[in-house]
Formats: sequence, structure tokens, C-alpha cells
Amino acid sequence: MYHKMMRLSILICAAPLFIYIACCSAAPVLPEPESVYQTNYESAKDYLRKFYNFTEQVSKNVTKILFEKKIKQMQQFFHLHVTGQLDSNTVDMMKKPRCGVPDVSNYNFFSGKPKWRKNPVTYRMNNYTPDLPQRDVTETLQKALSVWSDVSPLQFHEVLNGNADIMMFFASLDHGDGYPFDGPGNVLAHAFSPGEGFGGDVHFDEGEKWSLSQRGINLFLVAVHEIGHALGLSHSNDPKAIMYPIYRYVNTENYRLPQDDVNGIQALYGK
Ligand code: TQI
Ligand code: CA
Ligand code: ZN
Ligand code: ZN
Repeated sequence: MYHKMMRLSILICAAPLFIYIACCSAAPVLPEPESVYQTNYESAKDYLRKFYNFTEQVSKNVTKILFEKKIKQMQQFFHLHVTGQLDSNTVDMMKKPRCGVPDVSNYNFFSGKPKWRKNPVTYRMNNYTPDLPQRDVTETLQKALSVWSDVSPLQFHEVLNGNADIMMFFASLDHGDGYPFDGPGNVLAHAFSPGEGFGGDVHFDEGEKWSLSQRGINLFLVAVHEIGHALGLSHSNDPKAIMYPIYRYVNTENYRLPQDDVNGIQALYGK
């Protein structure tokens, strides 16, 4: 009985194989499997670079792991069998013509996706830092707000007294919200996600040496980052994003919001 089944299955397998060989016999040479894999691998990497923010890593092993992860993301997106392998369904899908917009972004939201359900959103500058002329602080924080309003339908209106949605101030150590600052270094500032009360508020650590240049801590860059939080963006894993959780100085003249952050704010509020 067992043998009969074996034979049967061999027959079933053999038939399509034979047809396949017969069909392909007209082809001049069968391409070597290895080189097919190589070209697919190279073009798959191009594809993942373009649409899944894949980047080659220094370590081959790390590249391999990242490659598998990105393949899985892509398979998930297209509802393919998620194998992490460059199987034929996946290769076929990659060969299909498609629009040039990446499938995955790196921005993130807070859980529950809090956002402002009003427009304009009000802000108030409650105090200033002695590190910089008052006019520069006002101008810098306004510039940081407009970085976000320039690429979204959001508008910001300043209020000079009373409560505002986004209350901004400089403070040292304990300042009444349960998240005391820590003097020079470490935490530079923090912000609360959109909501009532502390929601949307932005606090800067007066313990830092605030600057508008590369020295000390650049107020503009930190403000853009914190306002991002105050509008509902959490950290991104795109190293180019302003919402990437590592401080890096970039030229702030004619500053343009990185694409990942533009995608993030537009996903939340529209274009
Ligand atoms: N302040 C942290 C931050 O804003 C506080 C924080 C940690 C946080 N996790 C959070 C705030 C999640 C909201 C949601 O990220 S920080 C940077 C950056 C800081 C860090 O002082 O460490 C900037 C402030 F990105 F450079 F690391 C501003 Cl730009
Ligand atoms: Ca600090
Ligand atoms: Zn605070
Ligand atoms: Zn942050």
C-alpha cells in the first residue's frame, strides 16, 4: 500500500516536470540558477531601497537580516506568503509596474493617534531664556511652528494671555508636570502629545546652553522636534527625520522639513 502511494506521487510530480522541460527545450541555454538568483537579489535590493528604505549595511550579516525584514514587510503589504525569502511570487510582484511612492514610512504616532481636532491651534510663549535675545526666541519658535504649518493644513495663532493649546516655556529641574529636568545634557526638552491640560505643551530645559548655531543646543532644531511631538508625531526610525531620536546638527538656514516628517504630518492632518 505504502509503495503504491509512493509511486503514485512520483508519477504526479513527474508529469508536470516533463511538460516543463518539454516547453523549455526550445530555449538555447538554461540560465544558471545561481546567476538568476544574483540578478534578482541585486534588483530586489534596488526595489527595497526605493520603496522600503533599505540600506546596505557594513556587515554582510546585518544586511542579510535587514533584507529579510524588508522582504517580509513587502510581502505583508502585498498579502503574499510572508517568508522573508526572495521566492518567485515576490520577484513577480517586484517586476510589476508601480507608482513611485514608498509603501512604508518610518514616522510613528502615539498610541491612540492623538491629534488636534481644531484649526487654528493656539500657542503661547510663556517665558524666555537668558541665553538668547527675546526677539530671537520668538522668531525661532515661530519659525519652528511654520515648518509644520507650511506642509499641512494646520495653522497656528499666538495668544498673549491665558491658556493656549501649545504652552511653551523654559524651566529648570522640577516644574510641576512630574517630569523634572536634569541640568546640562541628557534631556533637553520634552513635549506632550495633543490633548487637554498639559497636552501639546512644550518645555525646554533651562539647564542647557541654548543657541542658534552649531554650538550648544540648537533651539530651532529641538523646537521643530518637540512641536512634532506636540502635534502627534512620535519618533521615527528614519535617520534623516527630525523625529529621529538622536540630536544631530544640520544647517538651519532655509530649513526644509525632511520628507519622512512631511509624510508623517500629512498622514495625520492631510496635505
Ligand atoms: N527629549 C526627549 C524627546 O523629545 C523626550 C522623549 C523621550 C519623548 N521619548 C519621548 C518625548 C517620546 C515625546 C515622546 O525625544 S530629548 C532630541 C533628539 C530630545 C531629543 O531632550 O531627549 C531632540 C529633545 F531627537 F535630538 F534626540 C529634542 Cl531633537
Ligand atoms: Ca538637561
Ligand atoms: Zn515639563
Ligand atoms: Zn523626541
